[in-house]
Amino acid sequence: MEAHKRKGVPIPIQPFTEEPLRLLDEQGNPVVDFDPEEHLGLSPSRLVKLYEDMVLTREVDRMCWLLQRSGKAAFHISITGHEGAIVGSFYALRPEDWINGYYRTPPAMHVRGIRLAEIFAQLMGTALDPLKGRQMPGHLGAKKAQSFTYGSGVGLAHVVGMGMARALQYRKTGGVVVTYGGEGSTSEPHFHSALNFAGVYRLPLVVMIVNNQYAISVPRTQQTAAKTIAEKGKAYGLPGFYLDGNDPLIVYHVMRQAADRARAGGGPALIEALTYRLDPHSSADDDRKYRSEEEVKHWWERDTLKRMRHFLTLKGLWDEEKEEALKERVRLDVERAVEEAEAAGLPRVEELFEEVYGERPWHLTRQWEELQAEMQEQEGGH
Ligand SMILES: Cc1ncc(C[n+]2csc(CCOP(=O)(O)OP(=O)(O)O)c2C)c(N)n1
Ligand SMILES: [Mg+2]
Repeated sequence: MEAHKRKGVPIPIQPFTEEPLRLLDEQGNPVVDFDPEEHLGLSPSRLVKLYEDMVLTREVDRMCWLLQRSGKAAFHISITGHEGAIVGSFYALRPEDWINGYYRTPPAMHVRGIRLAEIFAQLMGTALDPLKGRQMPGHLGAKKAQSFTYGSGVGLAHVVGMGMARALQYRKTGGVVVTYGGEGSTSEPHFHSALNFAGVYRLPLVVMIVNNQYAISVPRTQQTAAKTIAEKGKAYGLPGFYLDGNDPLIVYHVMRQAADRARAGGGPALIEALTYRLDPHSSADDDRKYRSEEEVKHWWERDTLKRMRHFLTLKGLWDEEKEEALKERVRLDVERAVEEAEAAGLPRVEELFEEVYGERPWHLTRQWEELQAEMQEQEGGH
């Protein structure tokens, strides 16, 4: 892919590097001389908004944990630590682009226009849930966000997204599909089929691998003997970019160029964003069994939020007072959203049988009648 060519110093982005590309170092100091507006197309207000959305995403995540721990949600998979990679990449996309996310993307879906109350409603399965309580918690897709509803099967998003990219190309509708998955998803055949077809047909597809160094308890070194995941793109004839996923600016910059190129018919790309999962894998995991506290602490010190905050402060765009005000605002927004999601109550039971077929077939009608009879017997129960 060509070096970035706007005014001023070009910021080159080479594929297949052995070290992760970055614009900010681990503390948030710029490693090259760049101006976010001039070189990345990020105005000061958008830069601030990006950080605010990362903070909001983390607050959503904290609340998801609380709801799970208090028994209001059955399950949660955390985004904490991945905000730079996920929010940063969402910022690079257009509303008409398609997203095929995975279980770590829902807390950031407000960036794609999903209301916070809808995110919590999906987690708890209340009536405000765009999926009407039919999906597993944390599997939020929504039409208005151009986001597929994804399955839990690791890596499936890539092959389904590849098919969608082929459909976009065939129909000439424009747009690009971005699929998400962890580094574990690259050990699944779906990842390889997706890259292979995408390369052959030059599909408008970007495969985004959020490498958080673990697949539950399995470390990255057991997924592949390759030095990077990005280099796997080479075998399929497409560029692979290895990024510091805790640097939201390089993620934004590379995703934007990869997506622009794919949208314009220039072909697919693979992105590997190196980050770290700061929480246990899920609410059903105890990470103390397979990694040390020192390791987790090491990565907390390199937290993506801290890094972005430091950079904004250097730019004169942020201070303690703004930070305090933001924290208070996101806390209130999240609390109100949870209240709204809960107040919506449970979805109607009959919705279980709706929208599956154009016309309800006989066996669903029979099941619905049986269920009604059972509910009457149990009086008022669901
Ligand atoms: C095909 C399949 N195998 C196993 C699982 C169970 N499982 C859920 S998440 C996960 C780990 C995936 O790790 P990775 O792809 O690195 O993503 P991460 O959770 O680390 O973000 C596994 C094994 C599954 N959902 N699907
Ligand atoms: Mg992983």
